Amino acid sequence: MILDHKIPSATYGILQQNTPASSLDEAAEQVKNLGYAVLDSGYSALELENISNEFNQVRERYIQTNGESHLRSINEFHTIRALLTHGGETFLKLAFNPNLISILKILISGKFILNQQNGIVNPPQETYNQSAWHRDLPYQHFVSTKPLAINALFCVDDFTLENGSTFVLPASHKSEAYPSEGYVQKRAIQVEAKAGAFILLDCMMFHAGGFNKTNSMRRAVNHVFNIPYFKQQINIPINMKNINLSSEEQEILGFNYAESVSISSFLLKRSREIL
Ligand SMILES: O=C(O)CCC(=O)C(=O)O
Repeated sequence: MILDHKIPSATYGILQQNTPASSLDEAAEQVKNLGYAVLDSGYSALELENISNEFNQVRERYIQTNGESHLRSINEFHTIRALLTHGGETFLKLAFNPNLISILKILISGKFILNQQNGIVNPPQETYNQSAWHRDLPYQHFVSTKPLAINALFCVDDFTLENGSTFVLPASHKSEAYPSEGYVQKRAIQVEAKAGAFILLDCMMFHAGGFNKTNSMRRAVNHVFNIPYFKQQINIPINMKNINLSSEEQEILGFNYAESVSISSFLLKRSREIL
């Protein structure tokens, strides 16, 4: 008997089918179904080198400003908060990467804002603050028919099995509870990706950074984008330094969604919207 391992393509009884028209649509289909996908940023080798150098420079300044022992004492040593607010345009441009923005428009219905952009270091031979299973809307146990928040984890370095590429629990954004320990051990998979890729995660899918067995750090930049009803981790608009932004960029950075400080300022905003 000849065993045929070909995946069947014939169907019956199907009235509806997804019809992705591009590779972005295909990646979006995977994020919706499984909770994760890998997306190419389209950057050249030179652009990636610039991002890598800038990451190290900003990290050095960040540690000088905030103090290594202080950062270590609050479990923040392996994170650089609000990268795009540190001056320079490298990380601002990263947040507006055209492939990324296009897929976010497919994934999140209506408006979305950048909730946070952080540099993440997975240190060699050491656990770090992202190595425990979590959702990026932590402490939340609900399911949603559409993504409300997406994490775009930009790989500054190659993400490999050895250097602790991200573990995911596929489709766990579709269940309220965190699964049993046995399920986690059987079903978790590790996502490998090249430097320059974004690992896209539905923020409600459980994930964790893996253990980095190599002798080099593994660097990434995470971006959480969400519907404008969730507040930012750090207020981005008031921390942006004199940079020209288009009206779409301002909207994505949350300039239009600050809480009104009083009823009169709310009413003033309303009257401007109506004009
Ligand atoms: O570093 C990683 O692989 C995971 C990052 C992560 O968990 C996060 O950005 O929420």
